[in-house]
Amino acid sequence: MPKTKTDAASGTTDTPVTPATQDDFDLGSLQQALEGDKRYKADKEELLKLYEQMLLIRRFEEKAGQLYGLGLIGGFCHLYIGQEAVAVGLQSALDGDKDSVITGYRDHGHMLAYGIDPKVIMAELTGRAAGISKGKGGSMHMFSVEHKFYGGHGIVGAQVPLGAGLAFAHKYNEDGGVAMSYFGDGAANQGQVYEAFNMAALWKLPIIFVIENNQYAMGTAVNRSSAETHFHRRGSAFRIPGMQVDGMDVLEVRKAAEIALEYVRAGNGPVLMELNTYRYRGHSMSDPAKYRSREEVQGVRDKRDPIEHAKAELVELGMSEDTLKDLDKTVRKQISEAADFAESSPEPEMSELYTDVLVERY
Ligand SMILES: Cc1ncc(C[n+]2csc(CCOP(=O)(O)OP(=O)(O)O)c2C)c(N)n1
Ligand SMILES: [Mg+2]
Repeated sequence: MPKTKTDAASGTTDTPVTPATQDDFDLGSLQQALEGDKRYKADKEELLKLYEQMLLIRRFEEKAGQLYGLGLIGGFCHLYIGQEAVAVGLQSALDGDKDSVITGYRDHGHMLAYGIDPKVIMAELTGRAAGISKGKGGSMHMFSVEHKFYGGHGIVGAQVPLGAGLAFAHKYNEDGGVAMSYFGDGAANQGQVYEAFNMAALWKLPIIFVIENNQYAMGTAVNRSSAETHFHRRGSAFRIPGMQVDGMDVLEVRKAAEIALEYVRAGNGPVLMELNTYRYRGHSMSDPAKYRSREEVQGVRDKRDPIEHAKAELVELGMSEDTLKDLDKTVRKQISEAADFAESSPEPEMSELYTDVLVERY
């Protein structure tokens, strides 16, 4: 006979108590699947495409850093350099027609990985009317309903419950979509994150929570701020399976994304993925980064760089150095055209101050 819990108030004894040791749900099952077969088997052309997208983000961000230095970008600007394999690997597995993405303020890379034109992103950074948010959002507040990219959020952690809301809409509308909500290791310590985990698991919402563990929240290293630094375990209390992924290896990221998506699309509810990565630049453009040594950053660049890693693999697969050089030239040209476009586009009209203040319906 199963043990039962007695409700003291009503005297009913109908709730079975399952001892924790007899839990039939294996929270490590997705991780085990990944361990069994860690990397997506990309052919030469597929890997080249992923490499190109990562390179595009890297060159875009380097250019954004330059334009910021020239005073052409106002407000905050958080670069994604070092983390490229995360957005590229994950988003390459999404269905662009159905799935939605939401992230924080370090958002340019996610938009580029979604195939959004670098011109309109750069124009947004420089506050021009042609920008994706009409030049009124800037670096942290980019948005595109058309691409199902729901920001761009400056409030740390806000994208987690908002992401659960997107997932609720997918389920409610039965549109087959999955929401992907990215947030940082610092954001992962917020209360709202766990409220969202609970609801998402309770209602089996189609969402992948992605913790981009870049080892720092502004100037604070993870082990100075987090009691549990294995972030993939943080969903256990809500019965959300976790996965720990090398966020510097685009093929491992892609494989992990496929495993997670299969589970979520089958109606099982959320997955929590921790992507171990690293940001090379400061938290934002105004960060002198005194909390870590140059050697630490250089060490990661030398040993774990996601782009160099993919490049070496392409060469091993027989891709010619000339093809890679040509690709680099093409990407550089694309980025310099985006910068020229941004610099030469007009600013928004003054009347735009009064539009888009309140969105009543979209
Ligand atoms: C609610 C809230 N608290 C604090 C801040 C200030 N702030 C901006 S970024 C940040 C650190 C976040 O770090 P993490 O989540 O690891 O993301 P990362 O910047 O590393 O991508 C903080 C505390 C904020 N923007 N919003
Ligand atoms: Mg961080």
